[in-house]
Amino acid sequence: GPADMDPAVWDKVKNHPCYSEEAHHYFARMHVAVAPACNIQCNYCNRKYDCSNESRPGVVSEKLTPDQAIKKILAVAQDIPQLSVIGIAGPGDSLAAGAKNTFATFEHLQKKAPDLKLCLSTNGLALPDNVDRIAQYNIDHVTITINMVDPEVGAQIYPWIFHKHKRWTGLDAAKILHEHQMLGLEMLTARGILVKVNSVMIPGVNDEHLLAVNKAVKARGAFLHNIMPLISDPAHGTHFGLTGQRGPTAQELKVVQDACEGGAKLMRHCRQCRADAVGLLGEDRGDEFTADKIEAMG
Ligand code: CLF
Ligand code: SF4
Repeated sequence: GPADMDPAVWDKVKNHPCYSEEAHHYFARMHVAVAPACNIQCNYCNRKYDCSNESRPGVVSEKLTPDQAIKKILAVAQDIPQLSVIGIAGPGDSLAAGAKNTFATFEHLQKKAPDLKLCLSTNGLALPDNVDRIAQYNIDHVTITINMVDPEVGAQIYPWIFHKHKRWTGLDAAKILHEHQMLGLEMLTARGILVKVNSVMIPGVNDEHLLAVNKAVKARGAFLHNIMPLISDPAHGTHFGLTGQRGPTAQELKVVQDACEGGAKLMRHCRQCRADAVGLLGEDRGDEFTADKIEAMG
């Protein structure tokens, strides 16, 4: 591996297509959409579609039960020898609603296919409660979507969160979410779990603020920072706060990414996958492996 990388870390990234830019040409990932619920509201989300923290909005993924997911994974692993990583990235938050489906899937998978690496993505609200289980199931890679480190900015992005059996709004909501994201990140990195941070760039809301996010997550040990453009599409009801917020141009995105150079290492090869994506990054073979087809295979 590269001279500047700890061999234990290199071992975890060398065949992960998102964590290593080189690996993405040779290794495939597969998402299973077993996590339908969410515990917060982002202004850029329309619940009818996949979680836009990790995915392309306007896409409806095929929801699976943990049993269906295991069948599908084993079938895909036979057909796609480059498959190295199984991720849970929605269609809601992987840790919402007690994370039952997420951990049921990973628990079975660990027994049936111990060579596959496990990965999940989350908004971070439920992270502190779940770090022990994440470590217990050998989940090596966690993505946290962190769009702000200042609750004043957060209040413009998140109208509410659901926490401790009640709904919180405004600054209170953003403050709790922020604290859980930072604590979750620190707890994961302390256990040697690699953390990638996703940020959705929202022009006029958090664009300039993302430099502060980059610094804060680097200081807490994040391995990679993935700044993704808001994809705003009125046809899919993903208009930010329904106020006509647009996504950034490619040039605006690059300006912010360049400003973050020298901080936490940036990921620039993200393809904003769907919550049921299958194959190499940028390729989607999900249609070859629908639940119906897997069922027909027996
Ligand atoms: Fe999936 Fe995400 Fe794991 Fe990768 S995707 S849960 S870290 S295995 Fe990768 Fe796709 Fe970008 Fe995500 S290209 S959307 S960064
Ligand atoms: Fe939507 Fe994902 Fe935000 Fe939940 S975390 S509101 S599913 S974008």
